[in-house]
Amino acid sequence: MRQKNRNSASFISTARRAWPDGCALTACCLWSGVTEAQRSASQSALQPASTQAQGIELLWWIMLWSGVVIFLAVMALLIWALWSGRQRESPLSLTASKNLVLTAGVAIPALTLVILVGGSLFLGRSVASAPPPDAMQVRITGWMWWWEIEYLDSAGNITATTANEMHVPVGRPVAVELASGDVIHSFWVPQLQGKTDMVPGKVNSSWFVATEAGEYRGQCAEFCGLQHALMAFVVVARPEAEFDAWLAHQAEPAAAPVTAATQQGRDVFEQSCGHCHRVRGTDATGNIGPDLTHIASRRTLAAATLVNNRGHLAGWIGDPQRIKPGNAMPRSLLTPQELHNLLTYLETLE
Ligand code: HEC
Ligand SMILES: [Cu+2]
Repeated sequence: MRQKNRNSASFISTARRAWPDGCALTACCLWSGVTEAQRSASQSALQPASTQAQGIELLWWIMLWSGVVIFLAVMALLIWALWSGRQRESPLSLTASKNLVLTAGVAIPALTLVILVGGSLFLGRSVASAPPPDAMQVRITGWMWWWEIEYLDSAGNITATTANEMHVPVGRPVAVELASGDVIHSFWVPQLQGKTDMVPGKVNSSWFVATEAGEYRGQCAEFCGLQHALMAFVVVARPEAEFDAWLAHQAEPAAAPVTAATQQGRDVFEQSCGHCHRVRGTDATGNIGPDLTHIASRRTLAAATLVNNRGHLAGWIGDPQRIKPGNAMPRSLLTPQELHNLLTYLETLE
């Protein structure tokens, strides 16, 4: 027993001594965990870039300032009550106190609630209204833990499929159809629109009009398992002409390999990766993971977890379970030469 006590005491003192290091380590991990990819685009509802998000921001400020005013008023009354409680005579007559309770305790709170609830219901209706008929259609499916993004033409046919990066034209309404392939996820791009759940077996919808060109970070907003926190994406808003050129390019099949190395890279891809990933124009037609037809044109890898460059791509292919433990991509056993050719091939898929 004594031995045990001594052990636990020494454990506590070690823990105490290690505490500053532990803190520094945690802070360091948190900091490096916030990778460049995660920092590059902003994710604040207070920097709105769409008509819908502007409404949400306005309501946010109205609620904040109402809260501040009410808090200060209540504190002032409290101080006054404490102070006047010390006086011998009550500073208010009985009718005056009754009136105070009725106005400040019943009428004003009721009115404030009606205004705030009314305001949020009104805003909720306007941001969740049906999209205008000329809106561009995009279908997004949530998977553990990435986003499949399909662009639809006016007839509802898929024109291009991509993942984890959504492009939209500035000034044109975009209607998003939201579905899930497995568990409940939630689509949230704070600078463009509020949250909408993605529920298996159901199709929800949302829409917005981006008012400014820029890059906006989105994040899954419904806990969906181990890597929920690393289920992010980027929305790129740009002028309509640039967007149209981007979409036309994404709709094309992959560039055919021209050198011996890229040809071998494509063979490796078809053999080792093709049953899960699709690269349009090749024998790789899998649909378990993201479409990689234009992977080299994307800013990030693995749902905005890593910046897309050769080193990160090699690290991801070499050990995806280390970067996102539990995700559905296994580690591939490739020779250094195979990996080299594969990377060279993937880099041509612009
Ligand atoms: C068993 C299926 C499977 C196999 C095999 C597989 N992957 Fe994946 N891959 C996935 C899944 C699922 C994801 C999404 C992971 C996530 O972000 O949660 C993914 C993600 C990726 C991404 C990131 C895509 C993006 O848009 O962010 C790349 C690149 C990739 N895989 C390349 C490869 C290559 C190259 C191979 C072959 C060496 C391969 N994968 C083999 C399932 C697979
Ligand atoms: Cu999710």
